[in-house]
Amino acid sequence: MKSYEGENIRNVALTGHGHTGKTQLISSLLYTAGAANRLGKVDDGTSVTDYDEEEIQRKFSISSSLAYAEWGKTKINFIDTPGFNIFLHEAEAALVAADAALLLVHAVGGVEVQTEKNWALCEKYRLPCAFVVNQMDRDRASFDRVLQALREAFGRPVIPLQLPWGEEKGFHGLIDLVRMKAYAYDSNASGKAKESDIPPEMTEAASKAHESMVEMVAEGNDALMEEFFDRGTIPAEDLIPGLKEAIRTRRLFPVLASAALPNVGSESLLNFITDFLPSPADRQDWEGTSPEGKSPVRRRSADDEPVSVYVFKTLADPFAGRVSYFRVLSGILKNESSLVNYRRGGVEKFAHIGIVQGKTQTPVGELRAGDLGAVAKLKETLTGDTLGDKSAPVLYPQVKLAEPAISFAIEPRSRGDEDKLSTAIHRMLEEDLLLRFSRDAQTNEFLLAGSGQQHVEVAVAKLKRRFNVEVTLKAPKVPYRETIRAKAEAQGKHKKQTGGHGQYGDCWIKVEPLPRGAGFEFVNDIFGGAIPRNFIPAVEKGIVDAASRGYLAGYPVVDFRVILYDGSYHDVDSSEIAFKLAGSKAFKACMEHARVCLLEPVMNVEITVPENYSGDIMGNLNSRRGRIQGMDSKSGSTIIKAQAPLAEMLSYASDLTSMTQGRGSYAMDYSHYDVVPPQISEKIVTTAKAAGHGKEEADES
Ligand SMILES: Nc1nc2c(ncn2[C@@H]2O[C@H](COP(=O)(O)OP(=O)(O)O)[C@@H](O)[C@H]2O)c(=O)[nH]1
Ligand SMILES: [Mg+2]
Repeated sequence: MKSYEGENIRNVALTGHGHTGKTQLISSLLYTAGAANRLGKVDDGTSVTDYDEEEIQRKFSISSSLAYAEWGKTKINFIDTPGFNIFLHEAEAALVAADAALLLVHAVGGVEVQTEKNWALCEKYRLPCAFVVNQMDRDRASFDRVLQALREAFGRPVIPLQLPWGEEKGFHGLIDLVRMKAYAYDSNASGKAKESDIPPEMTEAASKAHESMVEMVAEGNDALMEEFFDRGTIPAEDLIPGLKEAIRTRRLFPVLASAALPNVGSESLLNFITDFLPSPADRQDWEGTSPEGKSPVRRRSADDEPVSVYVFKTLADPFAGRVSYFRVLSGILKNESSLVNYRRGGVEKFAHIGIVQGKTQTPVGELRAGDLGAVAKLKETLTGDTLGDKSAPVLYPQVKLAEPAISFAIEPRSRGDEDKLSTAIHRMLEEDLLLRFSRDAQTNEFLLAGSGQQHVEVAVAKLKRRFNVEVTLKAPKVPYRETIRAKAEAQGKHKKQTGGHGQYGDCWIKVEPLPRGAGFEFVNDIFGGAIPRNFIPAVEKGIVDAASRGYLAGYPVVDFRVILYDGSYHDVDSSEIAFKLAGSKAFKACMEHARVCLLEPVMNVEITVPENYSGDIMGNLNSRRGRIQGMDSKSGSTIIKAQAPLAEMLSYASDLTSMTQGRGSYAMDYSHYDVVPPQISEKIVTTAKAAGHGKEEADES
C-alpha cells in the first residue's frame, strides 16, 4: 500500500455500549470500501476485528483491534473497542490512537450506561465525536426516540446530519441533510447507494431538519451567521467547512443512522468520515516532556518533525511473541529504523513494521505522521511507552487506568501447569494493563486481579487456549490494603554472634502517611556514612518486603513514606542480608505505633430498575453501606447512582436479579480506596489471624 500523508488519514475509534454493532459495522464498512472481499459477520465468527478465539466464542470484543480501508484519496484506520464495562480500560488505552470517535447507539436500546461512559472518555481526551444510531432495521427501532434521548443526555449540540428512509425492516436508505439528497441502498448488502431527489413524503421533514442544522452551524461562526441572515440559507460549499470546524472543536456532535448487518448506510458513513472528521494533521500539537520529565516538549503531527511513536497496545502472541501497536505521533517511521525507548532507556529495532487488518499484518516501508501500525519483537517496550529519534528525546504521558477491583485465587491444575504459569501470566499482563498477578505471602496462593469476575474469567480462558496452562478459579477476594494514620519512628537492629562470622545491621527509620494512591516512597537521609551506601538498598528492600506482607491482616501496606535517617554498621559482620532484616524489623516496630488500618476498594455502581423497585433497591443499598449519589428517571426506569464497598457487592448480580425478577441491571467499576469502618475491620483482622496472617507471624530472623 502507498504511504499516506497525515492529511489523507482518518483515525476513527468505534466506541459504545456492548452489542450496538461496532465490530459488525467495521466489517461492513471494510466490505463496502473493497478492503475485504466478503462481508464478515460477528455471528458467524468471521468479522475482521473480533478474531481472537475468546471473542469468536463469546461473540463480543475483549480487546481493541485495528483495521483499515482506502476510500477515495483517504486511508481510514478503524479502531474497534470493547463495549463492556469490564473491558472499558482497553477502550480507553486505545483512544490515544484516534482523532475522532464514532459513538454507536442501539436504535432500540438508546442511551445506555456505556454510552455515557464512552461520552465521558471522549470528553476527557477532547475527542471529536459523532453518534451512529445503528440497527435501524430492528423491530421497534426509532431514530426520533434515540435522538431525543441523546439530546436529553448530551444537550442541544447533538444534531442529525441524516434522516432514516423507511422504518424497521423497511429501512433502506438515508436522506443527507447537508447535500439534501436521498440515497437508496442496494438490497444485496453491498453498502452502495443510488442518489436521487428527496421523496415528496419526506421533503418537509428534511427541510425542517436541514434548517435547524444550518442554524446550529451558523450559531458559533459569525461569517456564516451573516450569510444565513442575508440569504436565509447557507450553500453546501460554505456549510461543509463550517460544520467540519464545529465537529473538530467539539461544538457540534452529528447524529447518523445505519444498519450494519444489512449494510445500509455504509457508503454515506465512509463519506462522512473522510469529509467531516478531522485528520491527524488537524490536531493540536502533542505535548510531552523531556525524558526526565523536567521541560515541556511539543511535537506537531507532521512528517518534517523528528520521528516519535507511542505504543497504545501490546499483544502477547504465543507464536509471534510480543506485538506492539503504535501511532506515529510525529515524523516518518522507516522500516528497519532503530529508536530509543525514552521510558526505559534501551534502543529498539523496528524490523518489519506493518499495517494491521484484524489479525493480519502487511509489511510496509514507512509510516508517516498520524498513521497507525504494528511491529513484532521489540525487546522491552510495553503499552504506554514513547520511542523516538535518538537525537530528539521526548516522553509522552501514559494513559492512567483505573485499579483492579476484584481479586481471585487461582490454582494450577497440575505441577506442569504451575511451572508454566508465571511465564504465561507475565505475557498476559503485558497485554492487559489492568490484570495484576501476585502471590499471597502467607497462604502462598496465586492471586489474579482484574476489573470484574468476567475479566478474570476471560484471562483464565486465554491462559488455557493460548498458553496451554490450566488453572482453577476460586472464590473472589476483596483486595484489601493496609495503611498508616500516624507518624512513627523506630530502630531495627539485627545482630547475631554464632560461631565464626557474625551478622550486624542497624537502622533508624521514620514512617509518615501519604495521600491515598501515593504508594510508597523511600527517602535516604543518612549523613556521614552511618550506614555505608551499598547497604542502603538492602534496608529499603527489607522494608518493601515486610510491607508487602502486611501488618494487621496480611494485606500490603501502601501510601506511606519511609525516611532512613540513622544506623550503624560493623566492619566485618555487616552484610546485605543483615541490613535487609534490620529494615524489616524497623518497619514492623514502626507499625506498632503508626495506627495501621485497613483500606477497601469502593465501587461506583449504576443500577437501572423499573420505577416501582427503586425504594427496595435504595433500602438494600443502605444495608450494603452504599451511599446514594443521584437518581434519574428515564422512560419508566429509575437509574440509581451510588458508591458502595466492593465487599458488600460481591453477590449483587444474583441478589439484584431476585429482587427485581430479573428486570434490573447494573454496572460497576472501581472508584477509590477508603478506610474500613472499625467493627468490620475487626472481623476481617480476626479471620485473617485465624488463617495465620498478620503480625502474629513468626519473625523470620
Ligand atoms: N439486525 C441487526 N443486527 C445487528 C446490526 N449490527 C449488529 N448487529 C448484531 O448485533 C450483535 C452485536 O454486534 P457486534 O458488532 O458484536 O456489537 P459490538 O459489541 O458493538 O461490537 C451481533 O449479533 C450482530 O450481528 C444491525 O445493524 N442490524
Ligand atoms: Mg465488538
